[in-house]
Amino acid sequence: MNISLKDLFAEDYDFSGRPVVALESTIISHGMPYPENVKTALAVEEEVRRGGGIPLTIGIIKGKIKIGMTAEEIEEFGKRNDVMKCSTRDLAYCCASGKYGATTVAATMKIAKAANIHLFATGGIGGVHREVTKTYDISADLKEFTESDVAVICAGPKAILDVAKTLEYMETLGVPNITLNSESVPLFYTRESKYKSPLNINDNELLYKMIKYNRSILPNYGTLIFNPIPKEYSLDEKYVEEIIQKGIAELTKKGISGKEVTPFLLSYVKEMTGGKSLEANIALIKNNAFVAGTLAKGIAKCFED
Ligand code: PSU
Ligand code: MN
Repeated sequence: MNISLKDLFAEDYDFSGRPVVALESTIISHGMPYPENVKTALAVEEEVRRGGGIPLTIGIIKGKIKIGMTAEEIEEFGKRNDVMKCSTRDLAYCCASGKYGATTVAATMKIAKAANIHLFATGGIGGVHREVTKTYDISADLKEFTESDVAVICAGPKAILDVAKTLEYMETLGVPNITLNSESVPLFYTRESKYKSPLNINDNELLYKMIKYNRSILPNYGTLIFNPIPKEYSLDEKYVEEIIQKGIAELTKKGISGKEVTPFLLSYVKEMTGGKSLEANIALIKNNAFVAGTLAKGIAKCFED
């Protein structure tokens, strides 16, 4: 018999019409150290609620996809060191072998779509890496925007990426890409940049209308939404940039590649900023979760028939 993604769910989930916000779990297992990771994941859920949405953290527990992890499950994910980082290509292996798996943006989008969830908040998405001409490293997160009709709110392309190439790649794929309340593309740790946003929207009703229209113009496409980090947490771009360049040199020297690249750079930047980048990371995710909470009802409505 043919197995569908839904057959791998821990329960029979269907969130149609509900003001839900999906949350990923890679950020818990591979994006931050314990115990900040668990504390942040729970605070992020609270921010979604404060904004008026229902948070659903997604992860794989002993081979079963759980949508809406409990606080105990989140704690377990934060502590274990055998949780697999699962992008879309890892989902089948993780479920087939009964392992614990943390879902990346791409994997979370695919799962969200199968459960009729159309909104997802995270910190930063993966993108085109700076060494792309040598490594070909382009995150599977980008491609997923052409396959899953989920709006993803993040704080911009991670500063560790090649921002210009990431933006160009999304243009090539034809993915709607907007920034909320700003003319420029935010760079994760910094609020503004020299890159002009492809589209700036300051009006929620317009955003909903656009998503609704795209259901027929670009069926199965997601929307990439940038939400700048709050001013008081924004780091100095030059300061972060110098550290990132050292981190990339270190990475190349150590021969780190593939799925280890992003976790290595995030922890390198954290060490070198004396934890300041982690503080910024926590603030921006919470902010994204709150904004997603405020949009949850409106976006769920866009998918009512
Ligand atoms: N942004 C963060 N922390 C993270 C990630 C992004 O601030 O941990 C994770 C997300 O889960 C994203 C993944 O989907 O990194 C991208 O990994 P890769 O570049 O290997 O595709
Ligand atoms: Mn990669």
